[in-house]
Amino acid sequence: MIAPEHRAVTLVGGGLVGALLATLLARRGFEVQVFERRSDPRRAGHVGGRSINLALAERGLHAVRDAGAEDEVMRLAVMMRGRMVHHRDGHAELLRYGRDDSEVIWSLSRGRLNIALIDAAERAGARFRFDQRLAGATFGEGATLAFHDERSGSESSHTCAFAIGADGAGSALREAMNAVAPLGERIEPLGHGYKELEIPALRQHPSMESPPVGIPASPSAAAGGLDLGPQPSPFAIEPNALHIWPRGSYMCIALPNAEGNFTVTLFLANAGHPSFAEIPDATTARRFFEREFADLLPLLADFDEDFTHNPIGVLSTLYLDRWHLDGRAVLLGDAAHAMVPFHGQGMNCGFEDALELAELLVANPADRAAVFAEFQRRRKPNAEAIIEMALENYVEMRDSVADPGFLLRRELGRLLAERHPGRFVPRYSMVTFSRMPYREAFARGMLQDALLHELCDGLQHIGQVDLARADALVRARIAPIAA
Ligand code: FAD
Ligand code: E1W
Repeated sequence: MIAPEHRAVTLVGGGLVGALLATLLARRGFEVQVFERRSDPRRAGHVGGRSINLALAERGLHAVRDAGAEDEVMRLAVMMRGRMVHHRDGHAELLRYGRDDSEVIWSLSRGRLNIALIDAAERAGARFRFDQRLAGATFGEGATLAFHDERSGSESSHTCAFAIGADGAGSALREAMNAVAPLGERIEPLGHGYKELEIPALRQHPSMESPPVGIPASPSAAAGGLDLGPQPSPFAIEPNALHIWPRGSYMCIALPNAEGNFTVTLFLANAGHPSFAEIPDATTARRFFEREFADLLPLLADFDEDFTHNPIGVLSTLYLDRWHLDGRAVLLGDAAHAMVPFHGQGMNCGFEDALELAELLVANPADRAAVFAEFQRRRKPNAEAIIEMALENYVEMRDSVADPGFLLRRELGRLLAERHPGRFVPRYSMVTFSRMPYREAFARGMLQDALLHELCDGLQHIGQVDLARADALVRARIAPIAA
């Protein structure tokens, strides 16, 4: 039982990480209030905007389970078994992510996931205050937060012992903390941006056209099967995959939505050749897609409209030296470590943060300074590792024509993974299908890569590799993963 004077928790930001943390804390006996800038996404007329989706993997799913929200969340999910790589010549191949269907990732609508998590938080007893934008904060004994009501325009203030910031990459709480004691903030722009487009669902039987909110058009898609019974599939391309059109210095990806449409994202340099600067309007962009994404363009039914109206998203990495102001404020999720999206781990990492913070707080609710320091000590090295791996993954993703050395090392890597399960594990799998600390996955990945370089040095094909030596080196240098 938490002492009454330590029970109140104030959270800024009710996005994915904020809503999940609210649930985790409320279930542990805290009295949670969440201040969120946007209006309640469940309000009538709110749902129905653009559908943006994202990939949930084991780390995120584990935290969702702890929040007791697995069933609701998984009802919204579409299984992705692997990446479907679409080559320039139009041919496509599915590269499985894992060993079988127990190693897959899940595509979820961001909006619906947020609603499911807000519902879970409220069920657990958390209170949401929508349309409340944090405008500033001062710190005395505790924290005094200034809110601007986005609907009425009125200002209010809220005093609390401490504030938790889950208010995203542009965190207002971070800015206020930084004014009191510099956090060592550094923002590194990637130099590439993104644009979201859509592959609409195929025309369906009338009963399938607009499924009610919360009920996927195709429950069987969520279950991973394609057994749609007598219904024709609404999906224009393979539903159970993450599609990638790698093109060297840029790429498109597509993730399935339960309604049968896909959200496509073009990642491209902001300037140079080719770049967003060179395709300023839909007409030029269409010519670019005709050349570079010939098989994708015909599926993008509202290309001109989407390209014209959807903004170019900015991609950067956020590094901080400190995540907390003694015991008075702490940051997590994108507010602490926004990263580029190329490993699909930003939310997953934020969910891991939330679980770690909830566990530490409930274990020692009286000493927040100690809790926040320990939280930073445990999480920051891991955030830094996934930040780095996400940056590396962009290069690997968009490059379809890898050099022969890379291909040989990848082939040997697969072979060694088969020969040494639980010891030599692909880095993607350690990140995506395990909860091993990111930092350890990163270090093991480096060790494995060095080994592959050594074993493949000067060789042309897999038959030339000395497998006895390879096996001996794996056993000598790579420790089994602790169960
Ligand atoms: P946010 O989701 O940004 O939520 C912040 C919340 O705080 C919002 O609700 C906002 O309205 C609120 N807020 C902001 N300012 C204030 C204020 N002043 N006062 C009050 N409230 C405020 N991650 C994955 O794991 N898998 C993926 O596949 C994936 N794909 C991605 C694709 C793209 C193109 C991008 C850009 C990111 C992707 N990510 C992915 C990363 C993921 O989106 C983020 O890591 C995640 O949304 C972070 O959650 P958060 O709650 O910390 O921040
Ligand atoms: C995933 C936006 C996004 C989200 C993702 C991934 C990628 C590329 C991107 C990484 C991946 C799921 N990835 N996919 N295939 N190989 N690596 O696993 O989330 Cl761009």
